[in-house]
Amino acid sequence: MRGENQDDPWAVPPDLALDNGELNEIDSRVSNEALGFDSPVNILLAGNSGDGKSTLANAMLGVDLAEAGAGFPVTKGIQCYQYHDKPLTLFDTEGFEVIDSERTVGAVKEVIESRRKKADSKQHIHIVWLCIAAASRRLQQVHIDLVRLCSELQIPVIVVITKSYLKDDSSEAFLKAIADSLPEADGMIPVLAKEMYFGRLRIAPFGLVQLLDATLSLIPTACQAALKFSQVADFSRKLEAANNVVNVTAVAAVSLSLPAAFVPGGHAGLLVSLEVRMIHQINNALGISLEKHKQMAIAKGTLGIVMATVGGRLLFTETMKFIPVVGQITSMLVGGAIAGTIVKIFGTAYVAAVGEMVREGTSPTTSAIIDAITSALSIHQNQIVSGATTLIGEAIRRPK
Ligand SMILES: Nc1nc2c(ncn2[C@@H]2O[C@H](COP(=O)(O)OP(=O)(O)O)[C@@H](O)[C@H]2O)c(=O)[nH]1
Ligand SMILES: [Mg+2]
Repeated sequence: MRGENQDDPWAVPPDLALDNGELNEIDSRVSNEALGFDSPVNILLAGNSGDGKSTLANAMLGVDLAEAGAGFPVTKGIQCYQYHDKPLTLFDTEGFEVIDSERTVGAVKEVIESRRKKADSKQHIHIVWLCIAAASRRLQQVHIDLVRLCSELQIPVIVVITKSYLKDDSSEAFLKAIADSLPEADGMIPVLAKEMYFGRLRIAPFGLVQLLDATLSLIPTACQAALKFSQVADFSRKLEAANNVVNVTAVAAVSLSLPAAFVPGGHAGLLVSLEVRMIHQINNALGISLEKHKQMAIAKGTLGIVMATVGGRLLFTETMKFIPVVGQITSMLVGGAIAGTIVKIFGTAYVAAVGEMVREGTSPTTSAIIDAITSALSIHQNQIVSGATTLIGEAIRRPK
């Protein structure tokens, strides 16, 4: 049943191609739901100038707060930064000393409240990171007032002890003093955002993952995807974002309008265009890029092994198990379930393969990726197949 084209065993007749409009729709669902573009995360960075706000934003979120033209003032002393490629808004209080405590806290209050007035909760400030440099030994009235304000307004606030490179008695005492003076804070986390050198002695960054985890646990569930995707501090969170891309794509594939003549074994090539778009979004989540022809080569080069992993017939039998009343199942639904399963199996193996390469720092070439997908599918076959059948089974039982 495969195409006639000898060079391309997965070629499908043009009348069987997937609908572009539907593919675009899946693409935007992936951006919105899996990468969080529909529900951006809004973070306010507070703290004295020089206490490490910009360095923290750079290390955690991969953004440059000093970039010319990137920010705009929202009120006196507070700059707002938005990004076209990240579902993220940052508010930067540019130094507490320049204005007195009352005015600083007033400005922060104004931003939080004016944002909160908007009915759309996507505009709200979701968390405040209050930066206090460890070495400054300065706890000021403005810090106390700001934490109190956040507590009153019920905005989570984490005190980030920046430039925490010393662990001696006086820094421990400072931490304790802060904890005692700011009891309403939702957390206090020592961080070294960027490596530091003392002569030839290097101190490695630390604390970013703790800050990320604490933040994820304090912000609304709806903006967690946006933070996982936007951050650059924890690769395992990026893998979560990539796996979300796979799940959203696979579930969406179930309701694709497949041609009535769709035969899973022979027409799997039909799914290449969907897989190519998914590869693009996974790469986006992992922070890498690959040319389109390479994405295509990977999708086509692995279809054989993906199909062999489950085998057309087994896949069909597995799929049938999801459907409570087999008599009611239309061929369309079976086709969709199989399409979703194939996409999920391919995507899971792709994320595992490429994720490992990115983590190890090897550059992911087309043939290396195909080999790694093949080996992931042989080593983790049972786990990957059962992950796929579970996901698609749930998708069918609980239609959107
Ligand atoms: N090595 C190192 N330097 C830091 C760290 N945080 C801040 N700095 C340095 O402290 C200075 C002020 O930091 P910056 O992020 O600009 O503070 P901001 O004014 O609050 O935005 C800069 O020279 C930074 O390089 C850190 O975690 N590690
Ligand atoms: Mg700054």
